[in-house]
Parts: sequence; structure tokens; C-alpha cells
Amino acid sequence: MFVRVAIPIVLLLSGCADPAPDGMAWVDGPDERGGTYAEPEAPAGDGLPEDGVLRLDAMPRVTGDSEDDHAGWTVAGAGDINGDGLDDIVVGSWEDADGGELAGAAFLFHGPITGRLDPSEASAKLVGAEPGDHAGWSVAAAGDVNGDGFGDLVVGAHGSETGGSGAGAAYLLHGPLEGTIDLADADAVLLGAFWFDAAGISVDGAGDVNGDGFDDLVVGAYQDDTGGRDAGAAFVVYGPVEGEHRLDEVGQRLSGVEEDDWAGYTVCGAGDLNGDGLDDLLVSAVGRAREGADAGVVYVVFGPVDSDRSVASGSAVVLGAQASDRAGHAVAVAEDATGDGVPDLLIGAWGHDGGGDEAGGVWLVPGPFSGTMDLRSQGFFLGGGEPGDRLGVSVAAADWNRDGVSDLVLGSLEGEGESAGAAWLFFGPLASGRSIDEADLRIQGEVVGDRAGFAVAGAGDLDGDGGDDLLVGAHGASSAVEGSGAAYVVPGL
Ligand SMILES: [Ca+2]
Ligand SMILES: [Ca+2]
Ligand SMILES: [Ca+2]
Ligand SMILES: [Ca+2]
Repeated sequence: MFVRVAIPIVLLLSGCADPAPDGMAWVDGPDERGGTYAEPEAPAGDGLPEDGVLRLDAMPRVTGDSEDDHAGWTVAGAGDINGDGLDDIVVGSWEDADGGELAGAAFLFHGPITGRLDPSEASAKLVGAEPGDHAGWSVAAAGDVNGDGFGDLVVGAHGSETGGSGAGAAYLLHGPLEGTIDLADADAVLLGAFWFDAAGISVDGAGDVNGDGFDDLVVGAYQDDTGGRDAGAAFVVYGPVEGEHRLDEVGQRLSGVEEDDWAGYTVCGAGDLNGDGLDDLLVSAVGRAREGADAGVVYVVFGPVDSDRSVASGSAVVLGAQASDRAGHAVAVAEDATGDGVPDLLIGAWGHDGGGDEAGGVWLVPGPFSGTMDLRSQGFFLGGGEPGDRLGVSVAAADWNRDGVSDLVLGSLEGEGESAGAAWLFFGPLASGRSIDEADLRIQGEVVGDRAGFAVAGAGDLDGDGGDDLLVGAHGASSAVEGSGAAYVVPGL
């Protein structure tokens, strides 16, 4: 029996960002933290900061609750969990210890989110079932899996051992959700199929992949061995689903092609990309080799998925450009970023070395998608980071400026050293490559060490003004206590 390391050193969060006040203004209080938010006066000009820097200091914020919880490692729009017509958010905190050391947790906050909120003001806290579960490493809106009209949530816990050592798990929770909830009591508990599969490393709502009217789930298990050792897999689980099940018993397995492909490290519900009325998926295999390890590949998997099969079978394939790029580590679907009415893909490749060692970069790949596509010759490159910036460690698309065209958000580490962090926002439509120097806005972290932009996501419409809001995770922030972590809301224009 060989022994495998469940958590590789290079492990970073997997990212799938779903499509997502209108400029509330910060009003200074008696001290620098004592301000409040107010509805704005009519914004000057277009309402954008004159220097092109959007400072998170002035944005609504939620925090983790204990030292070194690093909440905000993942952030996601949750959909409308409580059915009040306003979208809600979920913030992952996999180092939270309420359920035991590294059991992890996720916080649900209902929209609207104004001012600066404590974790005690969360609408619900979902607590990892057992020590070491890493619950909240991945979190996502699940759509409406049980068809009751309330949005549902899915939480990954790839360290869970309920299904065997390192098997991992994903939890489905039906909205509405209030108070403290032990994930062991989730409406559905989906266990990794085998030891050390690391199921739940990534999770997402899949939309309705089989067209039965119920939303479905996709769960990544990057150490699944079906296609070769650590070839990885993604499981599609059709709603409705309740109770405890093994993923291979209740889901369809899309298995990676070769050893060490790490298929399913990132999974993403993509909406209906090919217009056949069935929703489609993205499955990234960040370890896939191309003239060397870890070039990465993104599979566009078209619904329906009727049986276990290779993830490459019948899928469009987008090849990473170079070894070590890790293309697809973060992915997002833009409803339309080029202005032709066809959905586009945003593919982050934080390991790309074009701008220096791990400067990173992001490709915008215009749809439609078919056959084999190659980032060397297809798509627009968005780059310009410095060495170590890992630009594209997170990506998101949403219509933030409300002009009907998707806007793009590129997150980064911004340097290997201590960093406040940053993300860059480009307004669509984009028709060619760009440098982040040409970005329309730079979203700037608050304090050195915050790591703002390590996670970004579309939040949906938290305040009901009809525009898309953004989320920026800052897991390094010490906003509440040292290393509590934080997540910021950037209200749409
Ligand atoms: Ca709501
Ligand atoms: Ca529901
Ligand atoms: Ca379905
Ligand atoms: Ca726009």
C-alpha cells in the first residue's frame, strides 16, 4: 500500500467564479474605523475614482472570527438562500476550529451587506464535522437542487475521512439556513469514492445538466485514480439528492485522462454554452502536461452527462500554453465579454512565466467552444504582472458597470512578500490582449498582509439595484483578530 500526501505543497484554492449599491459612500466617523455607510449623493462624473484605484478601505466588509482562521480564502455568491429576493454571500474559512482543529467552516451572510460586520452577525455558520476536514476550502451556490424555490449551498471538505482516509466530502444544504449548523447534519453528504480522492477540493452548482428542472451539482476529486494515479475526476450529481451517499454511487464520474492530471482540481457550472437548453460544465486538470508538467487544460463538458466516462470524451478542450502555467486553476464564465452575445471563458494561469517567474496571466477565450483549442493561438492574454504576482490566481466576470457587457476581474497575490493585495477590473467589451497597466480599475487591499484578491467572485445582486456586485477575499487580513481574514463587497455602479 503506497502512501500519498493528501495536501501537496503547491495547493492553492481552486477557483470558479459564477456570473454575478450602487456606490454607497463611506462617511467618516469619529475615528478611522468608526464611519458608517450612507446612500450616495449623485456620483461625480461616471462615479469612478479619479485615480483609477478602488480602495477596499471604503467597502462593506465581513470578517472571520478567530485568530488565524483566514476567512475569505474562498468567497462566492450564494444565490438567494432566504428567498427575500436579494442575493446572499458565502465565505469559506477552512482553518476555523469550532468543529476541532482545521475542521473548517463557512459563513453565510444575507444581502444587503452594509458597513462592517462581525462573524456574530452572520446569518448562518456552517461548521466542519470533524477535525482536519478543511470544510470551506471550497464553497458555492448550488442553485435550487430540491426545487423548493430557495437557493441551496454546497460546501467542500476535501480532508474529510468519513468515507475513508483522505476520501473527502461535499455537503449540500437546502436554504433557508439560520444559526450554527454542523455539516454532519447537511441535507446531503456526498462522500469521496475511495481513500485519498480528496473529493470536495472544488464544488459548484452545475445548473440543470440533464434538463429535469432540478439544479445539479459538480464535485471535484483531483486525486481520483480511475484514469491513472491522481488523474482526478469530477462527479456530476443530479438533484434532488438527500442523505449520505458515495459520489460514485450517486453521481456520474468524469475521469481524468492520465496520471497526475489532477482533473477536477477546479470545477465550474458554466450555464448553457452551446445553446441546446442543457447546462454545461468546466472541469480543469491543472496538472495536465504539455512539454513538461502542469501546463493545465480546461475541459468544456456539454450536458447531459449520462454515464461514467473520460472527461475528454465529447468535450471541447482548451490547452494551457506552457508547462507550469497551471491553466484553469481559476476559471469563470463571462455571459459576454466581447460584445457578440456569445458566452466567453476566463482562464487563469498563475504559474505563467511570460512576465517573469510566476508573474501569471489570464486568457479571455471567446466562445463558441468546440474541438481542441489552444491558448498559444486562441484568446486574448491579459498580463503584465511582476514576478511572483501570480496574476490569475482568481478570476471573475460580472456586469459591474451595468452596461450589459461582462466585466472581468483578475486577482493576484501581488508579490511573494507581504502584500495588501490587488485585483484588476477591465470593462467589457474586450477585443484584444491587455496589460493590467491598462485596467479600468485597480482594486486595492486595505493593509499590508491582507492578500486581497487571492479570491474574487461575482456576488450577484446583494442590494436589489439590478447591478452585479463583487466579492474580494482577503484571507491574510487581521481585521477582527490576527489572521481572522476578511471578505469585502464591492458594490456595482
Ligand atoms: Ca437573500
Ligand atoms: Ca432549494
Ligand atoms: Ca437536473
Ligand atoms: Ca459591463
